[in-house]
Amino acid sequence: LDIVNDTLLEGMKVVGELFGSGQMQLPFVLQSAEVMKTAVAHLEPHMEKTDADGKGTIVLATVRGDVHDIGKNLVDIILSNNGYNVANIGIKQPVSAILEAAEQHKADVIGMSGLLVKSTVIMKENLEELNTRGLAERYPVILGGAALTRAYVEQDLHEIYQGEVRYARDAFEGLRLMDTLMAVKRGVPGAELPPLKQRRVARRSVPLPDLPEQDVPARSDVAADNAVPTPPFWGTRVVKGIPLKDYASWLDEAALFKGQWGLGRETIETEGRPRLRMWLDRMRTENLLEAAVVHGYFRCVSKGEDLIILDENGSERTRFTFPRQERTRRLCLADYFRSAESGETDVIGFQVVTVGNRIGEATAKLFEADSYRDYLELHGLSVQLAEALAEYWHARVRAELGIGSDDPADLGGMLRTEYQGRRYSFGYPACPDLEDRAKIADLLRPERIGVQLSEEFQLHPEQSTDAMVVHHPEATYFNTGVRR
Ligand code: B1M
Repeated sequence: LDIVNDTLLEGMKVVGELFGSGQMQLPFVLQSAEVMKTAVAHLEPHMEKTDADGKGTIVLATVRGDVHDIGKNLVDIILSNNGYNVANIGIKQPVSAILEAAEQHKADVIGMSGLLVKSTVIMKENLEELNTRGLAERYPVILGGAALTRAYVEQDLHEIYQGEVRYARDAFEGLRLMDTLMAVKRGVPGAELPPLKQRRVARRSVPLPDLPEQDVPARSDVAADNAVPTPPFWGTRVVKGIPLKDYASWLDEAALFKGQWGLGRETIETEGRPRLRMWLDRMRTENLLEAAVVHGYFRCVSKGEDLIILDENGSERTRFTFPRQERTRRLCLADYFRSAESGETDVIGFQVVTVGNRIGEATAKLFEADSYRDYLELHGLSVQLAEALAEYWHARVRAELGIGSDDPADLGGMLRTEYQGRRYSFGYPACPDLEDRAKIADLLRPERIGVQLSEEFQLHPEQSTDAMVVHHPEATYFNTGVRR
């Protein structure tokens, strides 16, 4: 039995290497992991437990304030199917809970995940806490998630942390690091962590051009004499039960197949499309989607960097403050709207879309049932459908504002944003403050479509997104250099 078990582990290692070298794609790795899990479940009752059983233990958590689950769960799947004990303690975990779990499970390594920009700061604080508690020597740390960079972890955080900290780009790099950390811990000859990433260019802030103060424009050169559309209504409207066929055609297939499902170009026709058809059918027959939207139009004016939303009497209802570019065009979202001094008012659209709660329940069940490939696919499709619904609704808003007549005829053109009017979501560079989502929630009251904003400023269900629609013909996506 031990030989069978070792052979299975060896098999998973080969699968990992094939993935690492680009010869195997994520869905097939997950399928192998399913087979492995089933086989081990059969073997385990017949095997004697010995201390030598454990290859090592990792405590895995998504950090405080962050709700992203799937990345961490993929790491769990890959590590546990490679023979590691994984204590996956879930999302939104404060450092105290992570350390308690590490103590309880006698962890060899701590793994932290998080996709939000804020999570990169939380991770830093967590490492400092480990230092303070004198635990840095004891726990090497692996960090992963979208907002991290290798240089931030392996330079900035490594400088702070008194133990070892490394960045994992994906679950397989996590596995390789875990293998090495355990080998180092066991004193395997030649075992050594990979060298730390060095920044190619030393970080320095680029000095602003030395312009006399009176020459720095207060505002960008965005036109202020564009036409202001009249919306079909003022205030908010709720639309429920939007059929899948209405927004499925807005699905960004490249983002789904490559970004979410991890497929290569050669397997899109043979694997991607048939599986997509299967899932869309299942979603329909099992009634997994509850697509709904709340949207609205509000009068507004700008003042400097502020956008002031007015009530029906013309008084201030709420106010957003946007960052302004320090260089280049000095763009700021407020510039796209009529100023208070102009004596005119402008219009802004807001929307919150969701594909509902049932789909999240269905994906969670798949993870619990160890149906890893299905879990990855259904979750990935559900989030891309939320995005598709947002695109579809954005086009409706453009049509309602009378600025959609020049919309491109094909989805490619739509995804390249070859149209007038932009959809800006808080958390992206032009409007980085997630806290401002509370103002959208206050204006639109998305609880009417079953969507709640959490204290971490995340919408539940997860497959939901909010945005403001800016009609100005010059509106474009831009960076302000502010990350929050
Ligand atoms: Co949005 N989103 N999103 N989003 N989204 C991010 C996370 C963002 C980074 C995009 C960006 O700015 N470029 C950004 C957050 C930035 C910030 O903090 N300010 C962002 C934003 C702003 C938002 C909204 C707030 C926008 C809005 O509506 N105002 C909103 C929030 C959602 C909500 O409130 N419910 C939102 C909405 C959405 C969708 C619903 C449309 C959709 C799904 C969201 C979701 O996943 N729950 C979505 C998507 C798809 C993304 C991106 C494009 C992809 C996320 C994903 O599904 N990845 C993302 C940008 C990006 O990642 N490039 C983004 C697939 C997943 C399997 O990967 O979890 O990264 P991931 O895990 C990987 C690796 O990172 C690594 O291994 C895993 C797999 O191999 N890894 C580890 C992760 N943890 C690890 C730990 C390890 C080792 C490896 O060891 C311990």
